[in-house]
Amino acid sequence: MTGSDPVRLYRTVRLIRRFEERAIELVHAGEIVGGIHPYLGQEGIAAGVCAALRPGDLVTGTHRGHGHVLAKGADPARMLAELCGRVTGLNRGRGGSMHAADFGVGVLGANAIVGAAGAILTGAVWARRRRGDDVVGATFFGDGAVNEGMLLEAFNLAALWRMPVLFVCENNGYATTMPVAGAVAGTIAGRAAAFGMPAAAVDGQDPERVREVTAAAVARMRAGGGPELVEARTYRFDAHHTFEHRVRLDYRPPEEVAAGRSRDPVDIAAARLPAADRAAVDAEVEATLDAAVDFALASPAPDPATALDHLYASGLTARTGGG
Ligand SMILES: Cc1ncc(C[n+]2csc(CCOP(=O)(O)OP(=O)(O)O)c2C)c(N)n1
Repeated sequence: MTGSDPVRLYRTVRLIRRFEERAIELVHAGEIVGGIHPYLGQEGIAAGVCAALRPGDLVTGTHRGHGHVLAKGADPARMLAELCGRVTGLNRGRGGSMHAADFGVGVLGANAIVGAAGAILTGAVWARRRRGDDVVGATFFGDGAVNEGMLLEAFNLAALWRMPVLFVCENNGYATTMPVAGAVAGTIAGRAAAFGMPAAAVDGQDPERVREVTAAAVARMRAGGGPELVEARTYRFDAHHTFEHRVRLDYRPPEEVAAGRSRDPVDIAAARLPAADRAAVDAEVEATLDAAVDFALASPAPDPATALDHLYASGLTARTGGG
């Protein structure tokens, strides 16, 4: 779909919201080891962008990447199993929260290295275009990535080669505890201008606005217009990482958090649906996630004897001692 579909947008933001809330419960229950970076509050961006892409189009995401993977169409049960480190996970439980990938739906991976995902996506789109495929790509990154050399190199090559790559900045105002004003000289859109890329700012809390802006950019890119940047202004409702649930870090004034939380993408999407449709979607999402939790927790952990499997395409040859 690339046209307006309020039910689909609401279903996606609601699915991501409830998935994250369930995942946080599983972190606290010790089923997800190491914690997660919740996407709560930012759901409208992944939902809006992915609604403007085709199933075969490509995305790469971030350490806060569950929403990107789900919005592009990955199975929530296999995603949750991945977070829980189970063999039935999208990546056999070996990727986890920050490295989940599902090539079948065009998700080339979440990515723990801030700024790296844009370079991977640019290369992947380039390779597919050389094969003659009519794909476009979207890569998500935070405001903390806009000073990373790797991302700026990706801007440069994408612009030079006129690759159809949409660079989506999820500007939630902070990189961990560092406010944008303390880290970013100039503007985010100004970085696009340096490479001759068009840039637009959009209200990231409104999935329909994000979808519209993305659909327009994707149409220009498919017509050969080259890469574009979208700065989606948003607010992170929860912690940078679930570790913060145990250690209180005092870096956001309570009034700011309250104001940020007052513009909720789930409510904004819900307001466009009749109450009965909303209730039906809520029930469907809840049933999907009940089944996902059951599936994940019933799945076995990988056999430790297989720990070195899948490391090398050529297989692993053990070195004999002494060397
Ligand atoms: C290259 C690199 N530097 C530092 C880190 C540590 N780190 C992890 S998340 C993060 C903050 C990222 O902020 P931002 O890009 O704004 O995304 P957000 O967490 O706000 O979604 C940092 C510095 C990292 N993972 N990779």
